Amino acid sequence: MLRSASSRQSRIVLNLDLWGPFDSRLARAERVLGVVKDGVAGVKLNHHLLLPYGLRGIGGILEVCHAEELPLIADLKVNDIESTNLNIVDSLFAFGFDAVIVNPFVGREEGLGGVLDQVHLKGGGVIFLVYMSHKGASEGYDLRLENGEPLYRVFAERAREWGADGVVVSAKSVDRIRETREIVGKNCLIFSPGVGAQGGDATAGLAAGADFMLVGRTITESQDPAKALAGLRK
Ligand code: NUP
Repeated sequence: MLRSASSRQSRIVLNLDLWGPFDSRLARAERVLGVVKDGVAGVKLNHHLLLPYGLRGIGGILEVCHAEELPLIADLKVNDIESTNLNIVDSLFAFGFDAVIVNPFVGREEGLGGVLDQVHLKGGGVIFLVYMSHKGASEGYDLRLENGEPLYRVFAERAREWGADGVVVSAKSVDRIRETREIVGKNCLIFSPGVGAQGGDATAGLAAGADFMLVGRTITESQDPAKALAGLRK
């Protein structure tokens, strides 16, 4: 990620999230990727494409990312028992994904422990959800343990202790970004969604310690995706 960010001078991860008819959605996604690929540090895919087309169906997108050496993140928020989690990452990495987002709530033993081992063996990355960007995030991530510690801090501590490669922290919660950076240290990337369409401020997020902004609709739904990306990079 860092090599790609530095060679392309970009801290933006393109979230290739598209809406609309299934018979044109994939082609639109390929077009967007084609016009912005030189200005993004990586690409994140979500259910918007993975569900209707599956890993085989998005071969064109995977090919472009591999040819351009654009790191590919699967935003599946993996959240199941270990056996199923391992099956998910097996498929993702067989198709050339580089990293996967997981939910640390599920725990380590028979949850994420084997996933971390397996992905690291393949040379990939595991990214933990630490604080999400929607309004209701506080209803879960701000819950407190009996000792008063909020859940998001527990998740950030888990990221450090379990050897996660990255964390997701909302760009709209700059204090949480700052706190998370203090907990996870320098060797863990912070990815921040929530800028643009969700109202967050990329400059504030980066200043607070985020490494990358995860951006979808501001680019994908724009009439001019290249211009939208240029504005964000500026
Ligand atoms: O907390 C999160 N918020 C969030 O928006 C964690 C995420 N993974 N995302 C994802 O980031 C969301 O599902 C979408 O794929 C992307 C943000 O898209 P946009 O709001 O920039 O369009």
